[in-house]
Amino acid sequence: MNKDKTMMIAIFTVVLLIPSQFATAGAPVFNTSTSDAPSISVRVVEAYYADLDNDTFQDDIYALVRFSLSGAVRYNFDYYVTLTLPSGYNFSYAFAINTGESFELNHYFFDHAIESGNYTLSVLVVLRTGGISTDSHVYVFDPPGASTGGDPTLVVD
Ligand SMILES: [Ca+2]
Repeated sequence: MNKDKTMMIAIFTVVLLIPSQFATAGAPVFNTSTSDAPSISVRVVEAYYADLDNDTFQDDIYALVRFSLSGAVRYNFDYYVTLTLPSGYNFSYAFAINTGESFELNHYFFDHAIESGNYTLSVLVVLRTGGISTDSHVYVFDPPGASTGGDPTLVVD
């Protein structure tokens, strides 16, 4: 057997062994200090438009979303965020997250603020630890101009 084949077999063996060593670590570990089932809540703390990418156009969206989890040590959940423009056009994104008790996520939607009027940020989480549970939150914000709708406007280069 040549040296390359021996090295390939050694690497393959290590790759096969790694998942079995961490199989128990990846299993759900529940917090025994509480009788509550694992749960999750999600809130949009704030959202607004700004020039986040420094291209001189106020056409970017910032959103801060807070996740609060309880009842387990580790959590595996799906996160869905949708930005709805005043015209009803949607931008949707999905994430699979594995984390500890709580965290916040800063969202930067570059070049998404292209219409005047109300913007709607909708978030949904689907907890997959200890069964399935969900939470959602909707946050409406308006660029300058209040109810009449003002900037930002579509910028065509
Ligand atoms: Ca910008």
